[in-house]
Amino acid sequence: MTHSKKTTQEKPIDIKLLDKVNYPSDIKDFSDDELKQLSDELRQAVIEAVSQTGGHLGAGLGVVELTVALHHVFDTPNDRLIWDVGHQAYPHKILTGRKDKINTLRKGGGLAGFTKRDESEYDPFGAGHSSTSISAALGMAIARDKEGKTNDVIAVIGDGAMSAGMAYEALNNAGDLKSKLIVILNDNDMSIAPPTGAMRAYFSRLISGKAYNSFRNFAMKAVKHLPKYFERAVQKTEQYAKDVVVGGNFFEEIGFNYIGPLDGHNLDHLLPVLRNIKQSKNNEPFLIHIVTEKGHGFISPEASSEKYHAVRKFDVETKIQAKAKPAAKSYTEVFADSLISCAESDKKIIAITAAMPSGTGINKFANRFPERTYDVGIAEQHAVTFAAGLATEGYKPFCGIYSTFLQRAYDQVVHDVAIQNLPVRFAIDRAGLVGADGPTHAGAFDIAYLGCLPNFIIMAASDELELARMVKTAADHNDGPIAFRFPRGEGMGLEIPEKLEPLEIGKGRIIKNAGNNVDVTIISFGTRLQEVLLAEAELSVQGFKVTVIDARFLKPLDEELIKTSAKISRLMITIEEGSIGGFGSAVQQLLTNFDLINNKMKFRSMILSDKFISHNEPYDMYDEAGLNAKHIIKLVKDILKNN
Ligand SMILES: Cc1ncc(C[n+]2csc(CCOP(=O)(O)OP(=O)(O)O)c2C)c(N)n1
Repeated sequence: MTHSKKTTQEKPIDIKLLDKVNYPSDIKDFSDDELKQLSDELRQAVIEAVSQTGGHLGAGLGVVELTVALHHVFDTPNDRLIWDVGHQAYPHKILTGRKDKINTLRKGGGLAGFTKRDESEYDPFGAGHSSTSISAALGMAIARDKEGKTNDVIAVIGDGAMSAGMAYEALNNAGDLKSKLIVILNDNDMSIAPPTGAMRAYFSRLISGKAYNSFRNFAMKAVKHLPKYFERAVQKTEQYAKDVVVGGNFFEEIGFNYIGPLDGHNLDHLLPVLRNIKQSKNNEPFLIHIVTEKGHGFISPEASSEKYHAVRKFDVETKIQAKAKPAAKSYTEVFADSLISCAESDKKIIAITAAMPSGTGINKFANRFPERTYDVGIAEQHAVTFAAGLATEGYKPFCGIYSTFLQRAYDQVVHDVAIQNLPVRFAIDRAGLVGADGPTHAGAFDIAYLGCLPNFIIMAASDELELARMVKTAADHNDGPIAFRFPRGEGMGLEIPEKLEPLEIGKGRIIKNAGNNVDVTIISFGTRLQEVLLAEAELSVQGFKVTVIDARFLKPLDEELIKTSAKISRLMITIEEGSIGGFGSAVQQLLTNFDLINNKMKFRSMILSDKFISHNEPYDMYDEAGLNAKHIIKLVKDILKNN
């Protein structure tokens, strides 16, 4: 099929090469010109796919040429290619046997939004969380060496992901091991938001080349420790790159061969360097520094801001994204507004984000209180201990962080915060299932991993008004760590009063009271409360006496309320959007300790079952998890009918 399309540069190109390409083997014989045309077509294919599915746009468009060059030069999947985070891998998916499924991206049963081992042999390492690629690549390189194999291992990591400590742990290790490893630093001077931190300025200095050796100096020096043929590549590259700097920089000092900076959108720069490194027999790590533009070829640099990192469906011509349904404020926004409201009268409140200012609403806080906001980069571990340090000096730090990313900082939570009983506040966003981002981003474990820690107060909001009050409760609580969790998405449209009342610590609330002879008491921890109320309405119609409790607190548990309710109920059910070991486990332990689970009183807990639920529409994910109203109704009837 040959038809004409316009690229964003308004240059007509024949759409024909990509039609013939299904696997990297199909592009091995392509000329450099064909590879350029393929890149244009691939860029268009990514734009069209994401316009239909939504998802990560800017990052993939920034690595189109790199993707083509890597698959042309290297022998994937035998050579291992690891994309850090994996959110930029859509062009890679198109070139590696998944072209026909690209319109299913992030949909139930379709392609994942990140790299995934069981999706393709071309994805040797799954991701979703950032800054793991160099460590994984080094492990693969060492395994290769031990097996006496010669395949290459390549990690592609962005400048944002290079703000994480883990990346430096891996560089430190790799620089010391004599193993061939190729790290490509994809420097687009963007994380999701503009990157922060001193390394950002350092990368810029490398790019400007001012502080380092000139290209010629490099050529003289570099050939001393690079193979002969590399000299030719160096000379060739000289035609294109005026300011390539190598030697004497940070990467060189720790044992890497640094090559760059190269124009990552220019195949004339990329191909010769990659070809020569492919041929290198040196057992040494290489770091290739490429400069790219997020959203290249579609989104103008000025517009290429945070909002194009991940997009909803959009119109390719106008670039206008589909409007989200007009709805209530998101939980994230309510958190931000409530924190701002508390901070107006409390100068000690400080907000911290680990590279997620808009995702966590901390950007809104930053607009109001720039001097009290810290974006520490993709550095969750540091974020937590940094907050602990602030807390020791009497400040009131709020870590706005996704449940899944807090997993990274677990020892910091235990060792730096909990053991020292420091009043760090954890605003845990994206608690529970998250839809299209899938299991890497689902907040399934925070209830369990925090619930076992002494000193912590742990809350879950059942609606946005509760969330607002939990923010106030956390602001007022200065005797130790406190966490509150809330989900992705919109609240219920509840009015939030200007003056927020804190909650009484450790007290749940009865939402529906069925009196003294109760068929079932359902205790909800978090936003499944709405499903519980739907179930309650239906069960009541069917003649069941149902009491509904909003637990509010996992720690301290409202033991009196739970024990009293158990004594007058035939069945007690807990429900939460979390794994085993969470709220249900705590209630079960309490009831068991007081012999309250017996023939007259049954107990069941509804939780996320013991499996990772794949990306899907939220309702379908809840269905798979068995946490919708219909599941509650069925459980109640199944148990009570036999009694
Ligand atoms: C541990 C962790 N924290 C936060 C995120 C959220 N996140 C996804 S991509 C991204 C920015 C990555 O920036 P960069 O590596 O420069 O890649 P780019 O998107 O600019 O291509 C962030 C913060 C994550 N995936 N993992």
